[in-house]
Amino acid sequence: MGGRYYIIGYIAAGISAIAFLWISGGRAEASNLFGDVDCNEIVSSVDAVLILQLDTALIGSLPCENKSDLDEDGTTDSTDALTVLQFEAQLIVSVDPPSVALADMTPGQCPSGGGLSDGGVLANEILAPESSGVFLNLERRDRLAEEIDAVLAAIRSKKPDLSHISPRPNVPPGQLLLSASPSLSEAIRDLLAGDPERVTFVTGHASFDLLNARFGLVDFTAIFVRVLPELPVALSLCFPNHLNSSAAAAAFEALEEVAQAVPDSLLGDGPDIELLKRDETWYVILEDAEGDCPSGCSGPLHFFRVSGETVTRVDEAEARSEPAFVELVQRFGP
Ligand SMILES: [Ca+2]
Ligand SMILES: [Ca+2]
Repeated sequence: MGGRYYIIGYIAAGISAIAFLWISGGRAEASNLFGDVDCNEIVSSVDAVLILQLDTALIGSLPCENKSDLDEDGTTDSTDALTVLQFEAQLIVSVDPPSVALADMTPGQCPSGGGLSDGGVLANEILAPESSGVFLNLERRDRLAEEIDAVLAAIRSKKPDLSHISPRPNVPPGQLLLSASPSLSEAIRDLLAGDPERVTFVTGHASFDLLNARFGLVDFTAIFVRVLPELPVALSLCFPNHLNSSAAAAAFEALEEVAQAVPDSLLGDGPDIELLKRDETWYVILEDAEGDCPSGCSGPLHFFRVSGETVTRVDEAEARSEPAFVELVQRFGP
């Protein structure tokens, strides 16, 4: 009998100790993540609720309060809570304060094609027009990219002589072009007057810095004429490759310090791929063209239908009477 009471007492003491640690926030004293104010190594709506409770004085402190001021305005409030909620909803890719998110950049290192496979480039082009957010749904994009890569692999294994043809993205994944206002231009020129290899890209223009941080700026290139400081600085910014470029450009253009923002774009012409899916069939056109053609050029078109593993080459005359192919041909322009 005495032994059983001893065990129950022991368990009760353990529960009290855990409860005490929970309430006092003593179960962890530090977190490596900004926004993780309860120090559980996850940034979630629970953290947002805690920040709101602090802001409304329902609680007096946060276990990891040093991770709570996400916009570096010196206070922890509902704006910081909203940032955590936006992150959880995948509307932004980073909650890090600008001084952390934008530290130690080496200008001019944008990965070509955003580092995407051919399927990834085409998946972005398919999803962007039907997405209103600043980012495409990453899981959906990656699933679609995988499916398209398999379609292209099937065509290339049947027609190896067309393997050199890759999609030519209208918009390089993740890239934006900006023209800065005079005061932002001046701030950027000052930043780049220091070590050009390692730049903390915080310009002091809070809204601009915050958008760069939230959209996960990976790298940038500034274009300006040193001897003509009155000319505005043009910026090429690169972000994660599931950026929805036109929505992101609109968000930047709404800022006072940005004169103009547009998705980056490729000029000229060259080999290209266009495709679409109807029911369970992929309709694919490969355009062959010699190299890069800055003044425009077009080569022969190759038509394919792909269902599962089955690749069917379609004669051009037959393809031009199929609505799906007719729609695709129009994308190659005149
Ligand atoms: Ca947390
Ligand atoms: Ca704040």
